[in-house]
Formats: sequence, structure tokens, C-alpha cells
Amino acid sequence: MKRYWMLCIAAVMLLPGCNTDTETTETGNIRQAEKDTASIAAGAPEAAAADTILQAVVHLTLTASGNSLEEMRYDQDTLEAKAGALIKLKLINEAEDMTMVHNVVFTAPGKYKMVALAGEQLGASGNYVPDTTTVIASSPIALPGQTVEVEFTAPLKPGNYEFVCTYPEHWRRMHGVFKVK
Ligand SMILES: [Cu+2]
Repeated sequence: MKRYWMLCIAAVMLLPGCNTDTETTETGNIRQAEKDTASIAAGAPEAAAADTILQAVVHLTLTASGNSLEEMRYDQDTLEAKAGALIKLKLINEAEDMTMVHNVVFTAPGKYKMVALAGEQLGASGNYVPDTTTVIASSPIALPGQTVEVEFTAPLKPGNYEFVCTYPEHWRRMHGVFKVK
């Protein structure tokens, strides 16, 4: 009986060491969970490939303004990101005129006009975004005064990709270069 109690005391004395181990494990699990969330948010196979390194996150804001076809514009003609980064882009539509409906669609190099014309053909029922591999990502439509968001993984291959508003006729003034480095 005496021996049994001795063992219990020894076990209690060892406990602080055990606690430290538990904390370390928990922190590890939390980090793993964050990583998983980032991969799911990106929703792309590239994200899974980058699983061992934390994916870089780039926050971008693009503002659309102007109240006519002649004045409408994005505030930037160039956006930049590292290859494979998780892009979190906000599109702010500052227009007040109800015809100024915008989106932002990221396309393969040299394809912005082709994608915009295909989107125009689809019309509102297709959200003005064609289902093609030349489209990398697209935001929802932002009505005047609205802000919308889009999240996607930047291409792994560096290059001068493009972005465009695919609402009918808007590609003429609303497009730019998406530099992936
Ligand atoms: Cu537009």
C-alpha cells in the first residue's frame, strides 16, 4: 500500500512536464487548421501543392467609378501579385448611375477582350462570365454603391495576365494587366 502512494506522488511530480507537451501539441494543431482553411478557401489544386508552406495572402482593392460609358473606369490599370499567392480582392463600385454595373474577371494573357465578348453573349443569365479555362477567377456583379469580393489563387506561372469588366461594352475602358511575378 505504501508503495502505491509513492507511485502516485511520483506521477503528480511528473505532471508539469506532461502539461508542457500538451500545449505544444495544441499549438501545432491550430497551425495545421489555419493552413487547411487557407487551402480550402483557395479551392485550387495549386493550394494543395503548397501545403507544406503557408500560402502568401495578398489583399487588393479595385475601385470602379464614373457614371457613363465614357467616364467609367477602374482606378488601377495594373495589379500585382506573387505566383501562387492567395488573392483577396475587393471591388468597390462607386458609381451612382443604375446602368453602371461592374465585375472583375481575371483572364489568361491576351484574352481579356475575347472573354468579355463571350460574357456579353451569355448575358445576365450567365452572369456575363463564360465557362472557359481562359478565365482564372471572377467576382460577382457589383451594383452601383456595392462592394463585392473574390478570392482565388494567383497562377503559378509568372506572366502578364489580364483583368476586365465583362458587363456589355465595358471591356473597352475597364481592363488592365495582372502582373504575376
Ligand atoms: Cu463595368
